Formats: sequence, C-alpha cells, structure tokens
Amino acid sequence: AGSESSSADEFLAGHDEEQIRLMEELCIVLDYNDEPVGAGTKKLCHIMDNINEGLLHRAFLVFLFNERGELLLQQRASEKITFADMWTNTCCSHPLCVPSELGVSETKRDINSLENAVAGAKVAAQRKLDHELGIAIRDVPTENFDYLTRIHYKSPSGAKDSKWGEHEIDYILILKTKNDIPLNPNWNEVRDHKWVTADKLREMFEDSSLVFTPWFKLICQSFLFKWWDNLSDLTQFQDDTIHRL
Ligand code: DMA
Ligand code: MN
Repeated sequence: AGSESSSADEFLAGHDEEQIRLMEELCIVLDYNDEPVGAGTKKLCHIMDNINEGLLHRAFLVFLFNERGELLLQQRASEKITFADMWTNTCCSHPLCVPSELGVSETKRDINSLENAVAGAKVAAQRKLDHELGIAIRDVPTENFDYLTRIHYKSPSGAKDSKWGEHEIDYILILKTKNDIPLNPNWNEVRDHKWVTADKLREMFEDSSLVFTPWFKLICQSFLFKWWDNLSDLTQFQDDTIHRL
C-alpha cells in the first residue's frame, strides 16, 4: 500500500504529471444495478486487479453530431495513462462523486433514480467537452443531449502492460450541434480530432494503421450505426435497460 497520487508509485511512475493529478478525481463506485455504493479515485477504479475483484464505476460516452450528420471523433493524447493514442468517440469520462454529477440536490434526493443519474451525467459531459475539446457550455445546453441507454462494459487497457483497465456502466449521450461549433482542443487530452460520415468511419476501420478504443469498436458493432441512421428519431432506442456487453 502506498500513496494514491505519488508519481513515484509503481502504477504512475513515468506518466504525465497532469494526467497523474487527474487520477485523484473521485469516481462513483457502483453495484451491479448501477446504484452508487461509494467513491473511489480514478486510479483505484482503473487498476485491473481491483476490476478483477469486481470494482465497477459510472461513466458516460458522448457522440456529437453536426447538422450534416457527421460524428466528431477524437484521438486520445499520448499523455493519457489508459488507451493512449487510440481513436474513439467524441468524449468519454466519469461523473464525479459530487451532488451535481450524481444528479442530486436538496430537492432531488434520490441517488438511485435513473432520471437524476442521467441529469448528473449530462453535467459531467458538459464539463469534459469543455476540458477536452474546448467546447463552450453555452454551445451544448443539457436540453440538446439525448440520453439513450446504459452499457456495462469491461476491458483491459490496450497498453503493453495490463495493469490498467475499464469496468463501467456507461451512460450513452447523443448530442447534435451546428456545423461550425468552435473547438479548442486540450493537447494534454486530445492528439487529433476529425468529423466523419458513417462511410468514412467504416473506411477508417479497414485501415490497419489506426487503432480504436475497445469500447468504441464494441458500440460500433452493436449500436452506433443504427443510431446514426435514425438521428432524427432516437426515442425508439431509449430504454431503462443496462446492456451487458
Ligand atoms: C473513460 O474515459 C471513460 C469511458 C467511458 C471509457 P477516459 O479515460 O477518457 O476518462 P478521462 O477523460 O476522465 O481521463
Ligand atoms: Mn473509467
């Protein structure tokens, strides 16, 4: 046992200082039914040994589309401790274990209500769209997000060593914006970004020089192209289910 945040520890040594600092964020630890049972640091929640013992946390995935129906992809920065340099959906991260991102307040007290959890995930998504891509909160008001469903997903990190991984219940958030939405990427988070059509993405999957995150590949296989074909009527995909992939 050592300090959770020391850059000298076996998990974090050699990594980017800013990304090490972010490992201190408090994620929402869940039971199998997506009910919060406590808080755990981002570091603790992503250590594969803990995941193998069942540790599960809450996350969200944003898919941002413009009026032409193009999806914004990002390539994760080389500085990322997990899944570095991989291409993925617009933005993913974790609601923090704070009232606004748990979706609770003095008047909305039910920490186990799906409606409240969705509201919290949208607040977290706005925070990270700003942090990673420099998207202003006024350009992505919460009413423009469509919550679709939840996906329970587990995978080791793609890196050579498999000390890190993901084990999450992911809230799927679809967002539509104007074509010229201003972006201002944070290069500590994002190495590159690209607006793509569905056909362009299918072409990218054929290119063996491009590496994609495992969650993005899984969601493309199971759901994404169906959503993409029906952006004007996503309600048919909305459910209270937790899809276990
Ligand atoms: C992890 O995202 C979240 C999912 C849904 C796979 P991340 O590693 O990009 O989180 P962060 O941006 O907070 O580092
Ligand atoms: Mn995670």
